[in-house]
This record gives sequence, structure tokens and C-alpha cells, in this order.
Amino acid sequence: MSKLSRRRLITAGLGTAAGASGLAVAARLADRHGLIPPDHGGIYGVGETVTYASQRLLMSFGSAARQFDRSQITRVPHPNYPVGPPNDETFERLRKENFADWRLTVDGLVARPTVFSLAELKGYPPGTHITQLACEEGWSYIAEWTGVPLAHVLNLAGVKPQARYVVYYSLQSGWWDSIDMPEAFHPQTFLTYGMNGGDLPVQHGAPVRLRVPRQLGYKNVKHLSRIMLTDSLKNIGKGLGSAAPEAGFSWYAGI
Ligand SMILES: Nc1nc2c(c(=O)[nH]1)N[C@H]1C(S)=C(S)[C@@H](COP(=O)(O)O)O[C@H]1N2
Ligand SMILES: [Mo]
Repeated sequence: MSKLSRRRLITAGLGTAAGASGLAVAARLADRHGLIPPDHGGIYGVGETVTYASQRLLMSFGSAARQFDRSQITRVPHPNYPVGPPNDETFERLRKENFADWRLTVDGLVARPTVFSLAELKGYPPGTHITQLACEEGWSYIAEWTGVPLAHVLNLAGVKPQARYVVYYSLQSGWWDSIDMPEAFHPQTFLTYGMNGGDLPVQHGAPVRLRVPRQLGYKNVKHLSRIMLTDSLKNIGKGLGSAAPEAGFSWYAGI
């Protein structure tokens, strides 16, 4: 069966199941096709599974986040820190030296675990896009982002076929999240080191933040330190895929 007709069949199946026999059947179908988000048992439950599965099947594989004109860039973007920017000694030392000693570790299910410096990341062919960062609280801003597509770095490290999620950690304790492989390899998903033509400001995530423009602000973790590939999120944190669902937010935050 061709990929498209198979997808159409699954989608039709999901829709019918959700309408006719209840959401539980749709969830079972989603499970069979690897479309169960890691936080499916949380307060969003089955409905959350259907949102994730439908978006993944219907539109998200190839779709792109909306891009804007340079004239639409927000003059004063809003930095958001529910708990304040990192102010520990380690971060201050890195910052004073313009992050020369900062390193990004890429490990887990990769053929070649690798450590990257900021200069190395800046040496790869850069990507840019003018996209909106939208917070779940309702505010948003538009900026031009520059970085290396995450796909490039993942390909350098060599993702093993059994990898299903990319987990990413911040230097700021308590901040970590994860995305699935379609999101990780999406061309707009960047390891972002530049914003509006300059370096990424500290309050927006220096030296590098993950920019996931197809998902809400909280997935865009700042001050990255480590990227880890895994086939399961079960043994990480509370097993819900990120710190966000532990606080009541959805793991999949597609917009
Ligand atoms: N390390 C870290 N990453 C973070 C946050 C944070 O407090 N610390 N806040 C998140 C939230 S809730 C949002 S909406 C965006 C805000 O990005 P901004 O500061 O560029 O507006 O960053 C996300 N990434
Ligand atoms: Mo947010």
C-alpha cells in the first residue's frame, strides 16, 4: 500500500472510531500506529491522544509554521521566565566568556555521541526563519531566528533507527522537554543561536535554545546543555515526556 493511501486509511479509521464507537477505540488505533503521546494518561487523557494523532496524520508531517515579513518583527520581544533567568555561578562564568566554554552534548541512541562548541554550531550552514513564538498564557512575538537545523546535528551524530524521541535539557535546572522524530527532523526546528540579526540575548536563551516554531513557547527550551535520543520516555522524570505535563500542560503543544 502506498504511504498516502495507508495514511488516508488510518485517518479515516481514527475519525470513524472517534465519532462512532467512542474515543477509546481511536486511542487504541493510535497506539497501534505509534501515535500515543507520552502523557496520554494525564488529565488530557484520550482527547489528547486524538489531538496528537490527528495532527500528526492529517497535516503535520510536511506542514510548516507560518513565516512573516521582516516588517512584522516585534520591536520589543517579551522575555518570559516563570522562575527567572539562571543566575548560578556556572552560568555567570560561561556568560562572562561569551560562552566559549559552553558545550552541547548529543548522546543516547546515536552512532557517534558528540560534544559541540558554539563555534562549531555556528560553522555549519545556518538556517533562518521569521516566525512567531506563542506562549500558552496568550501573548506572542515575531522574531527572526538563526541557527543550525537540529536535523543537521542529528545526522552528524548518526541517529540509530530505534530512536523515537529527542529529549533536550537546559542548563537551568527543572527545564527539559522532548519531541518526536518528525518534529526533530522538521526543517524549521533549529538549534538557535541568533535572533533578529544578532546573538541570541541571554533572556531569550543564550547561547542556544531549541526553536520549535510549530509548538507553543514552553517547548522552546532556553540555555540548552544536552540532547539525548531515546526509544522511550518512561524512565525520564515522571515518564510524561517533559517537565510541562508534570505541571499540567500538554506534552504535544502543536499550534
Ligand atoms: N530554560 C528555560 N526555558 C524556557 C523558559 C524558562 O523559564 N526557562 N520559559 C518557557 C516559556 S513558558 C516560554 S513561553 C518561552 C518564552 O520565550 P521568550 O523568553 O523568548 O519569550 O520560553 C520557554 N523556555
Ligand atoms: Mo510560556
